[in-house]
Amino acid sequence: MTAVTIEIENEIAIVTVDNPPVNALGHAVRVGLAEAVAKTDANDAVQAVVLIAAGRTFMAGADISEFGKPLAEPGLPDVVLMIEGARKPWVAAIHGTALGGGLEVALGCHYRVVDPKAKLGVPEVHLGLIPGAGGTVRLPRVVPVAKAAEMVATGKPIGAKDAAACGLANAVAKGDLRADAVTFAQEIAGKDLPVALVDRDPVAPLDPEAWGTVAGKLVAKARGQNSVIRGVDAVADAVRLDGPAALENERAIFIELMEDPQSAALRHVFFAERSVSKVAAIKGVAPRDLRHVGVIGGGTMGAGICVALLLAGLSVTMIERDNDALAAGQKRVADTLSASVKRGLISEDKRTALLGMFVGDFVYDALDTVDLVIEAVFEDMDVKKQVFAELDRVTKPEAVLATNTSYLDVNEIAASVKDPSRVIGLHFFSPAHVMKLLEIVRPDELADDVLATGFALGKMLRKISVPAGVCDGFIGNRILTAYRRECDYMVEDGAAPEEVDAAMKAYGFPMGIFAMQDMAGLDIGWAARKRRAPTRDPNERYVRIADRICELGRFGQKTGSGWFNYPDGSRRGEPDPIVEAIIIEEAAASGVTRRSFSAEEIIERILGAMVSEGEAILAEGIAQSAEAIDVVMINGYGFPRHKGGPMFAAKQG
Ligand code: 3H9
Repeated sequence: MTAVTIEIENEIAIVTVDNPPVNALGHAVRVGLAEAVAKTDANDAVQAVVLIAAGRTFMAGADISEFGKPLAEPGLPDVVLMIEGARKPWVAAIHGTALGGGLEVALGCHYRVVDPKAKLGVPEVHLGLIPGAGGTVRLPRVVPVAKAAEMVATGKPIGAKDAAACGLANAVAKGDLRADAVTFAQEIAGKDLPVALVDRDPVAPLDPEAWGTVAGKLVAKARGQNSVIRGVDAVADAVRLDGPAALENERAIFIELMEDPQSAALRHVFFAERSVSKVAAIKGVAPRDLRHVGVIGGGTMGAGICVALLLAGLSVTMIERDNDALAAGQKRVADTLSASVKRGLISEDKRTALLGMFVGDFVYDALDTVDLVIEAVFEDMDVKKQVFAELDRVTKPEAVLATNTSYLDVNEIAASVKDPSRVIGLHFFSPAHVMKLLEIVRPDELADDVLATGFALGKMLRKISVPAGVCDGFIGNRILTAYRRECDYMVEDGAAPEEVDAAMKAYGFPMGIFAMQDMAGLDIGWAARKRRAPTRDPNERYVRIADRICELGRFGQKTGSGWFNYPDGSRRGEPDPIVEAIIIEEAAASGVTRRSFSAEEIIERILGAMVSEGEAILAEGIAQSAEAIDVVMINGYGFPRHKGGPMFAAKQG
């Protein structure tokens, strides 16, 4: 297969890149593009060039799998310069996603025509990098500088409408993209070439004060990620320097970041997130039909799951125990969709259409036609078993029965129905319509096509689905339990909860473990500890501080206090002398001599606890790979992505 082909139609050369799956700009594509410039320049029959990509997307970036290996010439920056310096006008015809190097190639082209559904962006920041083929230099010379900085620092792609409004796209296709791009090319053929972007002045540069505000806001969100900070620097430099000097500067920053351990970590996560949902047992296994889903429970989790399912285009029936609970659950769904309208994520018409696919009932018989049911009721084995007995009675025999339990034994739940092969664990994270992670729990009797259905659902919901074996807490909550225990030890031994939280935030977590528990509510963990109490090893160290806090009815933010105090409904917790007194009492009762902890030691101890539990999970086959553990901790528990996950971080030392 040739990665780049040229056809000539009515004096327009159509250069097609065909490098599945995402037309990454690997060596063969770069060579093909360089040759295409030379050939079309030399061909007098060619008046203009349309650059288009075959398959599902325009070029989605440099080939990440080539990173870290010796560069095979020509490099991408040179290819972009060749296109920009071509004697004939090049028109990029963009569909799907023009990302990273893909957008940089499009910026080398003299014009851009985009499909209405196309997305354009520079997501290098998510790989710990900045655009390295002129993106930070050409973007602020075609779109306003503030917009360019935002695109580089957030990596968030923009849509066609936005691209046209800010100057990135010259036209949005009205019909067939290729035909429209050819028409565009015919219109500009023979006219003077526009001034190359590198030779232009920046668009709408900001005065120093306004720039300070824009840059400050972007950097504030970096959470210690170097590529965000250096991306903002690169755009600032690109505005200050002339084009060629800015290109050199960008290259230097790109190389600096390529050698940064954060980039190695982020590239590890990129491939890990794509490999974790590949499960040998379901290769080639067809999933069961999925159109209509039942959800048991309309609490925060149940309602969030309903919203996620509706947004994926599925019909949903919610079951609650009585009219009032059902009305409250339905309101939660309607309100969440309203919030999505307010945030511009969906239109009001879409919300109305989605609510048209959503019904509720308080009798289980309403589930007689569903293809899948997800149970999201209280974490109590007896309650779950009652629900599954009802599901066994009313659902069609091939319907998949899923539990959203976060700790309970899915084998025991499965054994409670006639056909355990149709029972699976689907562990969502709250808010279920936002969080990317889905743990797919595999009980012993699970049928392969039910497992395949779990993954098919994950794909429909655009989740990162990670298979997990049955154990108390699966992958994520089991590791959470282990490192929370370690944090409890440290607190009893002398670290204040706010010191532990501050150390975690400094490492890159969005919040510390104690603030997180207060946000999630302390009662669920308390119930789990009480459940485990009879089987707990009496010789194991047990810290009673959290139990004592719960005994006072302090369940976190929702009760106004927990580990911290939340005066007047504030969401920012303040250290509380009552908690401090409990800690000191418990330390004394345990005979502990308290001492101080440095932030480094706190993080070391947390990582150590995560890794030793991770190793146990691997040894027991609960997780398929260390990558799976990293992906779970990053996407479900706030582990900083740029550290690569606990297992990766531990290997780096
Ligand atoms: C860059 O461009 C640097 C330049 O500025 C400077 C250079 C000098 N390379 O995600 P999917 C694979 S940095 C290699 O499941 P989707 C992926 O591993 C790059 N492989 O599909 C997977 O393989 P497999 C900046 C890549 O439809 C398969 O393609 N660009 C690349 O859900 C399908 O991927 C980015 O960061 C790549 N660049 O989403 C964009 N991209 O099947 C990264 C994908 O073996 N890519 N693969 O598991 C994406 O965001 C998504 O893949 C995309 C499609 C949205 C395009």
